Amino acid sequence: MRKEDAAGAPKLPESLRLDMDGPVAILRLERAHKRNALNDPTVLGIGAFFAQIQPGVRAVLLTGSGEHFSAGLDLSELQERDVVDGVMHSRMWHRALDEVQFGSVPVVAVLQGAVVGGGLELAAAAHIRVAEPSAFYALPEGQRGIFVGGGGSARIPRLIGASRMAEMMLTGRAYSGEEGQQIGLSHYLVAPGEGLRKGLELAHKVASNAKMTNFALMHALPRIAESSQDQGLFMEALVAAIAQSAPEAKQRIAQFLSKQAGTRVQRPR
Ligand code: 1HE
Repeated sequence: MRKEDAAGAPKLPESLRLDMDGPVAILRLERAHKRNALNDPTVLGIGAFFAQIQPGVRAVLLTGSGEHFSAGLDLSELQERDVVDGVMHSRMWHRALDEVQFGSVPVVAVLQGAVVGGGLELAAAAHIRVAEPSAFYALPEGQRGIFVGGGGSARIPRLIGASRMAEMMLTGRAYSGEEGQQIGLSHYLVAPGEGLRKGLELAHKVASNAKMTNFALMHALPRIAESSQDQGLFMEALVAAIAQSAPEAKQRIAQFLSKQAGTRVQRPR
């Protein structure tokens, strides 16, 4: 489905393409000629899309066209800004990427080629990252004389630690796809050309979860993980009780107890 077919969906800029695969919305950065550099209309479009997820969409797959996921902030748009305008521009990114991370459905990002600067900030807002071996990660802001402004200093240390992020920015280090997998930038490293297939498989799995489970994992877990143990455990008990009392949970547990096929935990292959 092209973006104009998606009834009720926000109008997307030319740099974003929307396709549907059942309950999975596939949102693609469509600026390969500029290595999917993120200009203001693209960032605003991402924010609007995630703020208005359409009924029936249960997961989003986020990907980039061409050989690179994203080269980050569109540097040609980096104008002279006074301090207040600079803060507001960064806050615009924050709002958009918060919609990705704290929206209504889980997001699977498929990564290839450059995942750099704001591109890595965007990838870090997704819930699951699938990388191809061509992926490489860098924060060239350090070398450009600027700082991350798209939420990277809050999200990336939570993936790889503040020390690794500081070292990346101080030295301009790039991590390969293989290294990114080892340090926790990606959850899956797949064979070349397999990213979309794996990403879609995962997105469909996530889309079939109980709505409450996805909600709890997106909205309760990050808060619990940042809380003191005492407050976190109290929140956990509340969320667990709410989740268990939902009819969908009762039905899923009954399916296991009645030995319905496909309900047993699978050993890793
Ligand atoms: C761009 C951008 C961009 C490419 N803004 N136009 N990000 C960076 O510092 C990364 C800058 N980009 C690169 O280092 C390279 O482009 C890549 C390693 C990603 C890809 O290299 P390559 O050889 O495949 O492509 P290219 O020839 O460098 O670029 C192709 C075109 O894309 C070219 O434009 P053309 O009109 O000359 O064809 C490039 O200028 C254009 N292009 N990347 C604008 N980023 C919220 S704060 C976040 C802060 C940041 O993200 S800072 C990090 C920015």
